[in-house]
Amino acid sequence: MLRERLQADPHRPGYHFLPPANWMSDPNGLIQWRGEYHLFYQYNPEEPIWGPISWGHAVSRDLLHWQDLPVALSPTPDSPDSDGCWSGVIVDAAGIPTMIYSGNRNDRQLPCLAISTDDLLTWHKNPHNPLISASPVDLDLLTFRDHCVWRDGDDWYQLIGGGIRFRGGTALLYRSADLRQWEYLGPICDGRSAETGEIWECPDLFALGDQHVLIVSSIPLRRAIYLIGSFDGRTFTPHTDGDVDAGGHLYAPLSFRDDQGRRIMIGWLWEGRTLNAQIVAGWAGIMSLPRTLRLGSKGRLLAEPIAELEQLRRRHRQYCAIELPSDALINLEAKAGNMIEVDLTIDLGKATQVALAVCRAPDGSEQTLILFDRARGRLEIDRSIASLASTSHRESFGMDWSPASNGQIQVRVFVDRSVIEVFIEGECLTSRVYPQQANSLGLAIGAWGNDARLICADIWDMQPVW
Ligand code: DQQ
Repeated sequence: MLRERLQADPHRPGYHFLPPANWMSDPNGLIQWRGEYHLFYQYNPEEPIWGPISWGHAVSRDLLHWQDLPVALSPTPDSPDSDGCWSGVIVDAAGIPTMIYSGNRNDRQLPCLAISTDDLLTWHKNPHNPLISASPVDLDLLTFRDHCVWRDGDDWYQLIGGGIRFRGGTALLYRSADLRQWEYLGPICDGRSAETGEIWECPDLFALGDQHVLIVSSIPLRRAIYLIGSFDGRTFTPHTDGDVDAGGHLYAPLSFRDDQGRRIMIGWLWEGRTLNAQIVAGWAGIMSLPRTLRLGSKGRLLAEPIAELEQLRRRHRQYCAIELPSDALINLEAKAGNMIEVDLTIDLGKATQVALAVCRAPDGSEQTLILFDRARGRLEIDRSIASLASTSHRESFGMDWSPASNGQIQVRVFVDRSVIEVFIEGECLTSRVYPQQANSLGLAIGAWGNDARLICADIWDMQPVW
């Protein structure tokens, strides 16, 4: 019913996961259980703003079509989670789905446990919560919350995110035989606050290829960072780092290994409009498309949208061999739509800039530019005229970029009403936009500084899943 009430909202995405209504943030407890994918999420069922947090729950067979399930976990008065059930994970403990999350009471978070005996539908909180009564006393910790739990041999291990005053973000390692009694082992590494922030939220450590990857969400940097390195069971030694997504909107991502052995990650995409606009809309927060992770050759963490997404492709059209004369924007389609996938191959030629305009009004009064700027060595999503609404954020986000040695750009762009996800050679940029005009549906492409050439553009309408 909540979903139906908001169905007419032109900014509600059609093929991304989003809450029925109200506030959603971090993905939690991602797991494939008896073949089905379960997605839990930080949910305020009462209001479209963050508040006393519960765990929302949805299930899917294909990571595309989701069925809403009842709220899985809510605060219990006079208990360690009386002010919120904050982020956490679910593991399979010898057939018993076991959740470890941060219970919030009086602005202090401590680890709590709950189990399910009916395939993840209802959850019974451990009467002995919290599992750990205080954060380690030898560290001057700014925070102590969020969990990553795994099994190695006979033991369980847990990371809890934190930040050490004047030193930076960290993740604290614990060991347990039964997921209930935990022995503190120490921080697995020291963040350098100047580079990776003062606090690490939502640590996620996993093996990928022959390396280990640690993903954290950084305060005050407001972005998710990956560190790639080696982990000897006690200490994580990072060799390279980077942004999980350069678009400025993805935070608190969580990954899991599915039955096919894929490492799949989903992140929370926050809003790009004022708090008041969010309250008027009645909902906030969507999930990124599920992404498959892999290691790149230069110590990069690369991501691709899951292959299942191709099942949503409907009406297809293709435009090939189109010259892009300098300093002009060519309309590919005036009504391409706002629920589409666009796959492009462009030959930059000698052009200094090439741009793809999406969600473009016929008169150009609204459009979002995906800008490949060779001169500045940048790839950016330019939202300066994405929306006529004064409530929409306008700042650009981007990353360092230079074209491949053959001078070609190969890019996949997913437009889904108020979200744009760009994938280029495994790098991602995700943004949020809120066009106001019903006809801001156009797709155009242009070159500056010199001529370029569109080798091919494939466009598909995407089938909504809701
Ligand atoms: N969101 C949760 C916390 C986490 C933060 C609270 C990250 O557990 O640190 O809603 O967005």
